[in-house]
Amino acid sequence: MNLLAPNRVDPAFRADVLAGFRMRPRAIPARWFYDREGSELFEKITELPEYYPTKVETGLLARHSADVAKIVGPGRAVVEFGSGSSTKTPHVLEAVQPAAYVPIDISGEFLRESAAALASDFPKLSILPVEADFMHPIVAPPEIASLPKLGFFPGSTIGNMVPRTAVNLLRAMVETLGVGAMLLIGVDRIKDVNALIRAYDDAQGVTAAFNLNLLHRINRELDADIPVDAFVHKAVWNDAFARIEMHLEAVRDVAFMIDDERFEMAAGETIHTENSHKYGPRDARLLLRAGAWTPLAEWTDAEDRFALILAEA
Ligand code: AVJ
Repeated sequence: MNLLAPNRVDPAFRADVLAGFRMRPRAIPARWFYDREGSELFEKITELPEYYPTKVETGLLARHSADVAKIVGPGRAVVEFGSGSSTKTPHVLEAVQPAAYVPIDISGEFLRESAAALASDFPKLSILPVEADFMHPIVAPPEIASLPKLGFFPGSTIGNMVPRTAVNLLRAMVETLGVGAMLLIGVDRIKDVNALIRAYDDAQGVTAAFNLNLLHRINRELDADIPVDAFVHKAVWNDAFARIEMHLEAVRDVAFMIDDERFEMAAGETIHTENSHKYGPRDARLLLRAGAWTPLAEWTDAEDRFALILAEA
């Protein structure tokens, strides 16, 4: 129970958790993974040998930022959606020479820390952080109103969304960034199933801890007593939907309370906690076009594990 800061619980978290546990099959949106502990565990995931996306994408940015800059040109406002720790951003900022950088993140704490770190590396750059959920329309800082924009959406975060939600977000990005804007987006590819499963079920159990942290977070922030030791991490490939799914499976019959509501789960019952959609070359371009963006160029690694796509509104 959260005794120290009982009022600081996001009411949307409580609502999503209760609705998710009442649903069949049970499901909780993946965005709630990222509290302090969850964000730290995700950073550890990005360093795992099995988790290729961050390494491959960072390599693509290091190698091809100059090619991106040639098409994009200088003097834009770079708007990053879900900036997190912003580790990939310096490559883009160095090459693109923007007039301003607008990182958007729901975690204000993370946002301010990474903005401060970037400020010392780019002392002349105007950095204008926005603490917001990028899934809702964003009010851009007035300082960038007259600048052409480059959206930056790395990490294959788009993969967390089902296609209709992804398309809605892409269209909302056109509204936020304006016609004439460009978007640099990272998309994870469909590949060998075993390589995918290993990336989401690593030998050290960091991804398992990341998934289980959601239950710990519910116990910490809500008035809940979920026996976390009764759950195990599952990562499965859903071929029909071309996505990795993460679930938490009860290994015995359990009963617990969340905010005065009693829940029971039988052994074998699951909670769906994340989708990570993967896209072939044409899939990714079609998704962008459905979201009102025209692909201009793309870069991939030699094994086509991950793609960076530049598109125009
Ligand atoms: C941050 C959504 C891109 O789907 O690969 C990593 C999150 N989940 N391991 C992904 C995640 C489990 C990650 N994204």
